[in-house]
Amino acid sequence: MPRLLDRYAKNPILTGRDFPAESGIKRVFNSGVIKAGKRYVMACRVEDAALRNRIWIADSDDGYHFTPRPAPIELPSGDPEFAEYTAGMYYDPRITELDGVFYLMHAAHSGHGCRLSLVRTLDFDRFEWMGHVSAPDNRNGVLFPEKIGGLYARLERPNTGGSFGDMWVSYSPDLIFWGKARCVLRNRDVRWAWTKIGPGAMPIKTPHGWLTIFHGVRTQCAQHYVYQLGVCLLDLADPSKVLKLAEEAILEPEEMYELVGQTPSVVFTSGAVVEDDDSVKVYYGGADTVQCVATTTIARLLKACGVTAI
Ligand code: M1P
Repeated sequence: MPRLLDRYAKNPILTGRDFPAESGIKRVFNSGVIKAGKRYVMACRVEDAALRNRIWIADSDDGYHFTPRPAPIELPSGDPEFAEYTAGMYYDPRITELDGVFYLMHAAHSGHGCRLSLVRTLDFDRFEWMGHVSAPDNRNGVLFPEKIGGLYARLERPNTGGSFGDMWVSYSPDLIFWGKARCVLRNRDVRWAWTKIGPGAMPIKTPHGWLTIFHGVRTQCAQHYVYQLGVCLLDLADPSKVLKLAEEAILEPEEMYELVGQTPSVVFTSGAVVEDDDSVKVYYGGADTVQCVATTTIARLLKACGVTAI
């Protein structure tokens, strides 16, 4: 398969050093990104030396050069439920716009395991925490950009399945209560990712189906995980149906900033931006340490899924 993603030559586009020194931020990775009008907004996953994870907004005019704001977003850490079920660990936000509202679905980790939690904003200045929106043990939630069959829909990754992680879809009338869950793709069906898989960027609507970039993990010797990216096409009306799955990974760790870092050999996406010319910027974390971007096109991704008549 020809190369599917072209890494930006100046990767990484953000590192911990781009944040105020007094913040103690060491790492930035797995950030969600959306284009709101002409500006790009990145919900950065930032981490300090105590492994506190927060979400910190950064802005850009071109999708490559991001400027972090002075401080991370404030979430209600004083709320007993928030405190008990997040324990200072909220991360891997995926941004979806629905009817003019931006939603950040993110992982919330605590001694109870990992859950999904939801934040909304109209302007990326003020944020409202909507509560936890899954039971443990669930991670990697991403909302579809429109309702399906009259219900909100999301892809998610409950830690179940052949090894411990398949990709599922579930539905909600109100974004809080979720059900009608169906398994979409099992890790055992992805030949390069037999350990676990999970949804990444918000699914991209095309006439051929929902183009869905996901991460897949395989376990090498000495329990060493390798995180790669893959792409599949899901049915528009029923995303539990996989129409096509690209046989090969579309991005695997090769560069030093992907191979070496806090967690070696990781590329992990939480966001992609589709431009007017159908080019796509895929944002991804390198080695759980730095933030990167690569580019491709809708046509190339569809071709990887076997769709050539576009
Ligand atoms: O360390 C690699 C990744 O590990 C987890 O991935 P998954 O959600 O597939 O279990 C997450 O903690 C992710 O943030 C991290 O990059």
